[in-house]
Order: sequence, then C-alpha cells, then structure tokens
Amino acid sequence: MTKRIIVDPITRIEGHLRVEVIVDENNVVKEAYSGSTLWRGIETIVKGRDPRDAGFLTQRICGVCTFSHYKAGIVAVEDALGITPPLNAILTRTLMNSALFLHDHIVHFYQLHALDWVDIVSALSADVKKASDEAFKYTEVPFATGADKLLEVQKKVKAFVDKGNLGPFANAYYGHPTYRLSPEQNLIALSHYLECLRVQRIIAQAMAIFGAKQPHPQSLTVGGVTCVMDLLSPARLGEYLEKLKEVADFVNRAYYPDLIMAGKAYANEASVINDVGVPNLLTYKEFQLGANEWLFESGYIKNGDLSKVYEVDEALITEEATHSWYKNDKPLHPYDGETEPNYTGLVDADTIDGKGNLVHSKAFDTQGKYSWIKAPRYNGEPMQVGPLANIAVNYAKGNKRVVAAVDQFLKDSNLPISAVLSTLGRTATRCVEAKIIAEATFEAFNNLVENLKIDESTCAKYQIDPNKSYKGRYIGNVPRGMLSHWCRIENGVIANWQAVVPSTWNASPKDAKGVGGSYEQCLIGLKIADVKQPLEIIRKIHSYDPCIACAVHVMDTKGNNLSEYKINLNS
Ligand code: NFE
Ligand code: MG
Repeated sequence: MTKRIIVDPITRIEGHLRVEVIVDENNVVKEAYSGSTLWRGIETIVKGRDPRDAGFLTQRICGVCTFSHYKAGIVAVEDALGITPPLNAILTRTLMNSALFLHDHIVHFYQLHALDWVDIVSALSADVKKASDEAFKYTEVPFATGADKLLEVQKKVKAFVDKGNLGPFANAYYGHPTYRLSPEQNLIALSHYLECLRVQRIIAQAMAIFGAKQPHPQSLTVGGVTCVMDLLSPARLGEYLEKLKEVADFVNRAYYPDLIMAGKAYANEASVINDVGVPNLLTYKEFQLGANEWLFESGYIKNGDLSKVYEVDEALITEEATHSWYKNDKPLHPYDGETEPNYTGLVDADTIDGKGNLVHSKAFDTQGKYSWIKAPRYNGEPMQVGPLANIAVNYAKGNKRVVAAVDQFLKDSNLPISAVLSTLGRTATRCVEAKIIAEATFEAFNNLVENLKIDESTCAKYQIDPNKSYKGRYIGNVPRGMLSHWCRIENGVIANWQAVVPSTWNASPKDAKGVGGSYEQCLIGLKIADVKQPLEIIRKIHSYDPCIACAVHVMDTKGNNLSEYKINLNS
C-alpha cells in the first residue's frame, strides 16, 4: 500500500515550501511534489514604473539575496538601454556580490543546513580534549576548537537543555539513524555554528561599506554606483579588506574543514550520495574581476556528462504553468512572460501525520495545479542550477581556479568526482564556491584599487527616449544558481518584467510532459528510515538552499487571505 507524507512547512528556509511524497510499503519514495504555498507580486508591481526605479523594487523580491535582485534589476535596464558602466562600478559590484555570496553560503551551511548533518544532543556527550585533537585532522589551524572553548560551547547549549528548551536547536530529529558524525565531530561543528553568528555580522558590514546598509543596499544606480566617497576613501577600502580577510579565514579554517569532516563521515550514507536530482546542469557567468575577465563562466551539461559543456542559448528559456497557479499554462519566453494568478486550492486526501497515523487532510491537487512556482525549462527540459551546476560546468570547462579547488577538495575528502553529483556534492560545491570567491575577491579588490589610480569615474551617462521601445536582460549566477531578469520598456516606463529565479528552476513543479524539477526528481527512490521523522527529505531539500520568496516573487495587492498558519506554542 502506498502512503502520502506531507512536510509543510519545510523550516529553516526563506519562504513557504511544502513537499508531498508518496512512499511504497518499504518507505521508498515513488512520487514527489514540491510546491510553494505563499504568493508575493513584484513582477506586476514593477510594470508602469520608471526603469531607473526597477532595481530598488526588484530587490524586495527577497530578504536574503537582496543584492542579487537589485543588481539584476539594474543590469537588465542597462542592457536594454545599451549602457556599459565604468570598470570601477563593475568591480565595486563584484566586491558587494562577494559579500552577498559569502554571507549566504556560511549562513546556509551553519544556520540553515547544519542540523540536518549535526546532532546537537550528541555533541553534549563529547570529550572536549578528544574533540580538540580531532579538529586537527581537517586543518592545521583549527578555528575555535580549543578544549576550553569547546567546554564553554557545551555549557552554553547544556543551559538550554536544562531549561527544557533547545532554543535555536529545537525541532530537529536528533538521534535519527542517518546522523553520521561522532559526538566530538558534532561538537566541533556546533562551535562553528555559534561562531558563524558573529562572522555573518562581519560580512554584512562589508556589504554595507559600499551599499550603505544590508540587507537591501542602496548604492547601485542605472549606469554605475553612487558610493563615490567610499571608493575614494582608503580607510573605507581598508575596512572592507579587513572584513573580507576575517571572513575568508573563517571559510578556510572552519567551513571548509567541517565540509571535509562531514564529507568523510557521510561518504557511505545512501540518502545523500546516490542521487543528483535533475542531471542537466546550467550556469551563467558571474563575478567580473577585470575589464574582460570573469571568475565563473557560462554553460550547461546534459545528463550529468561532464565530458561536454554546451553554450547557453537564452532564446531557449521558457516558463510554463501547467501545474502552477497562473492563468496561461503555455511555455512563454520571459520577454513575453505572464503573471496572472489562478488559485485552485488543495484537495482532500489520506496522509500520514507526525505520529505515523493515517488521517484525512488537504493535499496537493497533483493532477491539476499545486504551486505558486512556475516551471522554467531550457529547450523544454528541466535544469538544475546552483553551486553544484556552477562548479561542475566550470570544472568540466577547465576553469583553472575551479579545477584547482575541486581537485583539492577531492584529495582532502578522499571522495571520487562522481560524489559531486549528489546531495552531499550540492552542499560541498557551495563551500568550494565560497572558497574560490573569497580568494578571487582579493584580486578584484586589488584591480579596483589600481583602476581608481587612473580613473575616478563611477557612472555612465545615458538617456531614455520615451518614443523608443527597448528590451534587455540580466543573466547571471547568484548564490542559489542562475538568475535572469527580463524587461521591456515602452513609453519610458516598464511594460513587462519577468524574473526567472534559481529556486524557481530547482523547486519547479511538473511540466505538461509530467517532468518535475530537481527537488522532485532527487526524492524519487529515497528510502525513509522512519516516516514520522522524514529527516532524509529535509536534508535533501535543504541542500538546494531553497528560497521560496525568490521563487514566487509576487504578492496579493488586494490583501486577500491566501493561507492560514497556526503555530502551536506548546508543541
Ligand atoms: Ni531569496 Fe535568490 C538566490 C535569487 S533564490 S535567495 O540566490 O535570485 O533562488
Ligand atoms: Mg518569475
């Protein structure tokens, strides 16, 4: 007999995501559905606005990758108007982008994903001296893992437990049979979890040096940047550099060693090594380091075959809505995309509740529409985007920095290259990406300092002709993968705007052919040890770093109640 398990909401993500799976009598997933249950409205809000304001509005798509949508909104308009910003502006944007990526990746690994891999309760029984020695296995210069420090960490968390409340560590499946770290390894990661709370503040400050604030920085403008005084101040530049150094140090001495530790411990855990999800991997160039140099390049891989990388043809990108709550089901190129809601609700079904009992409840209408997320496709095929795709494509292309970092990772972790194409690989490549970015940012910084000596321009001049029609786009790579914004300008205002977002690619529902996105595909065949504790599902989905605010980017402008959430404070 098959059973339906619903995980809703998936916590420790941005936004509202629900996953439903159908398992067979052996608790192996046979069908999977991922859907966003919350609707927001930026694509529609931008219409009719001055193109120079678009970036300020699009950055409100998300509270996490605010800079990504800000830059995308600005660059799409620059592309439409044929503007090339001065190199100083481009490099400043790169420095801000690095701050965004580093912030995102460390927060994801520790605050959003770590508890899927790290058993906090087990850390409390660790021997601190042994743990302190253990840390030297993964780096010559461990970070915050002296025996005294680890004892302090244990005491801090034990204080939560003694109060009968795990605080930020509550609501995880501690003791689950698929946790693989020893108590000492769990304690090392726990110490870094706490350190990351401090380090994420430093990298947020680095963003604010050029962006004035974080989140939602303010200093990009169509044509360039406005943080002129900061760029001309050696003290401000020095401050950025100091913060970057501190965070790069954390990446190299805590994040990366923890990845190696987890990579070795989980190398044989079937639920994280066997399945890549959608094996078509798509990425786009990002991080301009100089006039003609990019840190990461574009391309896509078909069916996990790393021996060949194809060029991306942007004309082949579409979004469709067969199973999404929008009116027009048909695949449309984003320049002609539509965002008209058509909510059809949930249906009655039998499901398994948190106690393992069969109950009647509401479930996705899997034959009809079941998500606010559209289904982006490349040449009619789903694509996986994100660090895994970015690193795999750049590795396959022979990008020197990426090849060196991946080979080092494989050597340090003792994993084969095939391990990259898995849930573990998705988490690993995010760290490898962070390491490459941290290192290359010093280069971008030096290039900016050198360029400022010969050129002080920060913004290009341009005009918008109200009698002309324009279209333009940004395509790039953001922390969760390939992002594109597409705009049309008519009569001097925005006529259409579409954002095709990383989490939209990965969390896509099925298309007209019945083919789902990577969240859905990676769950098929997964064996769940205990249906009352579906940790394996959460770990897999978290490995994508879901951002559902980004994925739907629309809101109900009439203030209608679309969903109700009840939180039981006593549970
Ligand atoms: Ni809201 Fe985002 C990123 C974008 S989502 S975080 O990275 O774009 O996939
Ligand atoms: Mg969109």
